[in-house]
Amino acid sequence: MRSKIITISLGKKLLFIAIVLAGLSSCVNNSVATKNNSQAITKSNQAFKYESQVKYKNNYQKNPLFAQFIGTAIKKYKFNQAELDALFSQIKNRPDIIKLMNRQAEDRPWYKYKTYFLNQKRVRGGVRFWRKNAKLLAQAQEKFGVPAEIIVAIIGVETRYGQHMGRSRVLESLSTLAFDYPRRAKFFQSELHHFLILSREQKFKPLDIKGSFAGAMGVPQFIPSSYRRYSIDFNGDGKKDLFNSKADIIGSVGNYFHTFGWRRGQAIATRARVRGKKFKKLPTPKLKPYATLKKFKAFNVKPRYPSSRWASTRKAALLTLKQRRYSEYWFGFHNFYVITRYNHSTHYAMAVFQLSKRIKRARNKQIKRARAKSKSRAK
Ligand SMILES: [Ca+2]
Repeated sequence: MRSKIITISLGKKLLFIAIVLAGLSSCVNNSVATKNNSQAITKSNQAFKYESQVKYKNNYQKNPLFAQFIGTAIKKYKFNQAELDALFSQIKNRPDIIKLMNRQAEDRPWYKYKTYFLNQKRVRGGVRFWRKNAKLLAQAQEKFGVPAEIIVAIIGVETRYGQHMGRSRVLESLSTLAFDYPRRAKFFQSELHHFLILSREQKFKPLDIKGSFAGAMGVPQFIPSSYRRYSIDFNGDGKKDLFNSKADIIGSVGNYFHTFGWRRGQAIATRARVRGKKFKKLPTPKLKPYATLKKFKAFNVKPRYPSSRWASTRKAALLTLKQRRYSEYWFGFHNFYVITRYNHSTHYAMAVFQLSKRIKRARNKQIKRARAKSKSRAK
């Protein structure tokens, strides 16, 4: 999630290796912070200086951002210094992650991007995943209104159905980005705090948890704040396990989209036909639907496949996808926008949408074949 191209974050299945570490679960959050004492906390954080007798394997001890981060973890989130030392002294700096983050910023054109996600292998994987988890997917679709094929496609695009959940230690990648990547330090410091708290809540051993180089975890690749906010315990065993529990994984993707306003039964996107150059005078395109189909029509942009489903009052965003020799136009509706809440990219959401269509078609074919087979056997 939120890593534009997942080509690099490939890893073997997560292994839980036991590493010596007293679980962070021992400190209970008992902060009932009033306004006054939270002000006091802010003040004392500024005064906090990081002092430790422990020898670190990295250079964080000298980093003022780190000192501040630890101060907040102790004062605001009630961790203790010995525990944090035990954790942070064992991790290494990862300059390679900074390189990956910078490379990631380049956006490939659609015709190159799509080949990675829209291929037979990923479609077949999706059909298999659906067949194996049909009941859970039907339950999630019923509860959250999100089509099963969209949940399957997200999981397919993110980790190839759980095969590549990333092999970076989340504590290492998030620390690198929090302390050695000034451009987004604030965001990643917050994610790192979330990661520590998540580990305490879910009784994870933080050094064992692996994920993408940007700190996304599990089969649906949730970053720590999303893991805490949007994941759910869909099988009711008391844990939110996005690494191993198919129920929690499927339910959490459904819940994520539900929380971001998915509209049950509504269209996601459709091809648009553009005539002339008038459309260039439309407002600057955004991901969020910004004009009605009626307005688009006035600029010579119409749905390519007329249908009674496309009411003229329906709002859409005009999307442009670069094919090798021409541009392809689409209307993205509200639910398309909701997919971009998983990863803020037109390409990403379009790959999910088109993959979902292909998986559904292939699954329907398979079901038909199976029925025909059992019929002919019955004869
Ligand atoms: Ca569970």
